[in-house]
Amino acid sequence: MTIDHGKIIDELDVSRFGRVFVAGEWREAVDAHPVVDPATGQEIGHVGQSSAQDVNDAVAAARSGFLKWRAMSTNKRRACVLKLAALVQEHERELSKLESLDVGLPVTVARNFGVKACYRNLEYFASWMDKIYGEVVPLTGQSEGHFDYTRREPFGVVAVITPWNTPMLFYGSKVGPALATGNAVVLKPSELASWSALRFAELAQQAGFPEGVISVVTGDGRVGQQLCEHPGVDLISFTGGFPTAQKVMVAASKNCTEVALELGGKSPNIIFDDANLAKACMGSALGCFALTGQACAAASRLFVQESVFDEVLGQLKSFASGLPVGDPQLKTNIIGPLVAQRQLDRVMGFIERGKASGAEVIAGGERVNGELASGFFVQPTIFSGADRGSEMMREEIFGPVLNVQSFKRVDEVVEWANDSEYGLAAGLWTKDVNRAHKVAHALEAGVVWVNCWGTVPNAAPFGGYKRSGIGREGGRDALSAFTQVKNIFMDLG
Ligand code: TXE
Repeated sequence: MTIDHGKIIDELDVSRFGRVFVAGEWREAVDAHPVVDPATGQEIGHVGQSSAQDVNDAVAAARSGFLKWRAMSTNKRRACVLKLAALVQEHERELSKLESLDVGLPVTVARNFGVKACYRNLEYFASWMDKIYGEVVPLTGQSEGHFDYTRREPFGVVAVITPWNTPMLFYGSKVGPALATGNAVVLKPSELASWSALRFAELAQQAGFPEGVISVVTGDGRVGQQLCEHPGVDLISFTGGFPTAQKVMVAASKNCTEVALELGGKSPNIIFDDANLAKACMGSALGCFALTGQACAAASRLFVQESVFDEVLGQLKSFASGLPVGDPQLKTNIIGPLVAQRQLDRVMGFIERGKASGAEVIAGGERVNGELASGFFVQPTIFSGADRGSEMMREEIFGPVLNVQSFKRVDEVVEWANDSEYGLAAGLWTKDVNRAHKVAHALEAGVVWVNCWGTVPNAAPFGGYKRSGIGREGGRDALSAFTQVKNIFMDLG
């Protein structure tokens, strides 16, 4: 049956999302981009392009919102953040459907990786709000009568620029700590994924934040660029691709604005011959194919020890071929469409060039046809034997494409795993605890998973080495990322 989202579109009332939320009020945007349902290829609504004036007004409102927010008691501020978390939870089903419709994430994935992660992060960071404090600095060698202490203070106005792969997650993991540490936020969602940001803003308004503490300016990269160059922005928290991050850094250099970057990866995953192979195969396949491969920490390079290579390849093949691909609004589907035509073209380009290079297709390798032909669906694809220097092994594909290679020795696989410009995540599967620690320490990645893939507890730091970013999100590290340290030295004499 071909996919028909007409009823869901009416139910979610998406026609109101051509607006932006600035200075506590809803404005019609000056221009609009069409929103295309990735599952059907049909235009289903619009997202607004904010004007330069909208951005200036949002930043100015955030400045005055920040002063009001800072003046409130911690208890009152925490109540607002917790109220927002409760409202997101209350609207969990609706938000999951909305996200699924807009970006094509299977609804269960949108719920678990997006909406739940959002309110749980908001709750987690709310619980830190009365536990952020500085230190008394020991004054070794200083004469009596002096006192030195530090304070952790908010930056002020934070521009939060987000991508399209798991938008709701970022409203918890970025907006959450920004607010909890006392900042005001101007949120710029991806032009491919703005509807949930606007719904989030509606809920924030209901939660009772002072005017200007949260604004949402939608639109394409020009809006992000203006925010990054804006003298009124004190911190840029960006998640996206490396080429855009370079532009963000150049723009931020205009005012020496602090940047925190969470970028992509080409994450290595290693299966040793003593691993629980059934668990390793399932975890490795889902580590790559979850979110239809559109995950910064996708396990896209798999290295398998030679003696179990054929068995692993066989298990991966049958697992990948059996993954349910289809309508993302159905709870039973695990693989949805890619977010947009441009992403489909990009991923199919990698697949076609991979085939032409002589790499062997083990599973998939085609766009999904038949009833799903008008959507942006790609079969979960496995390649074996790609050249380690080829683009498939080096570039972030951001689609359901897994590359498998065999290895013999620990030292060679560690070298190959680290042979990447990226360093976001890595994983290994073994029953040998000594080897697990040794290899985990040797891998150049901000996150290493052992006998699992993808779990990021709220309290754990998350971020990358090398081209995968600057700074850490999550846990206590996020509190540092969203605050600056002030030192106060006093002469008590
Ligand atoms: O991301 P962009 P795109 C990678 C992934 C993907 C590729 C391209 O490989 O295939 O990037 O995706 C805003 N100044 N990741 O083009 O451009 C933009 O509007 C300031 C990995 O969609 O990085 C959006 O809000 N902002 C990644 C945000 O930047 C600008 C997730 C991200 O978009 C801007 C997404 C500018 N000059 C893509 N230009 C991950 N880390 O998970 C655009 N933007």
